[in-house]
Amino acid sequence: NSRRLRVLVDMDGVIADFEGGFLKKFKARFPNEPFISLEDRRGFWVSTQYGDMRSDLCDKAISIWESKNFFMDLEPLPGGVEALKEMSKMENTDVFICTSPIKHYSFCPYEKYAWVEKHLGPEFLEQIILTRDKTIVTGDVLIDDKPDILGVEPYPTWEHVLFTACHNKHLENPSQRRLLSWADDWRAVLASKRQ
Ligand code: BVP
Repeated sequence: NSRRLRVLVDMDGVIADFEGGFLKKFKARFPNEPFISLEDRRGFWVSTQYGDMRSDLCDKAISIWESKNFFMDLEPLPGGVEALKEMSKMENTDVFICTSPIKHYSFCPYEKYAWVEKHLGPEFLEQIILTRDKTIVTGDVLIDDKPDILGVEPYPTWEHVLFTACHNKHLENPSQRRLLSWADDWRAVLASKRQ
């Protein structure tokens, strides 16, 4: 039914606190290494910024999210779970969680499903899209904290609404709409796509 609104919502940095979870576990595992506070984060890739600080810190950063229970233990970001439950109950609205797993697949895909079941409920397992290329997924809107979402499809059907995160808050792109948090007016974003 083309009259229904299809909303795609990213997971890490939008409903699950990847940055906070990373920093907490990095400090715990490498207490004598330097770290980047969330205030000082720049650029989407944590590994790149750590590698720029000292080359061996790139692999140390990667070892954190490649570890068992990293993705499972992420805290929900404020209001995200409530917003997804509310939008999934709206009339003529289909909500999908659209998330890119890391290529080290031992734990991440399983833990993403387990996280959704735990925090959103087993019904939401039907709504999960795991893909490394979000441009081939059709939808009206994609709420995602990654500033540049590229893939094989040059003209994705969705409008990318940038969800504010520590790494993107200083970027200025007038052609990109933003949600500052889940306390921002996401209902108005959805309403604008129904016109
Ligand atoms: O699974 C997440 C974490 C991983 O990339 C995926 C981003 O998914 P989306 O939010 O786009 O759906 N990830 C990986 C690295 C470095 C890998 Br080398 C990173 O620095 N940050 C990051 O989020």
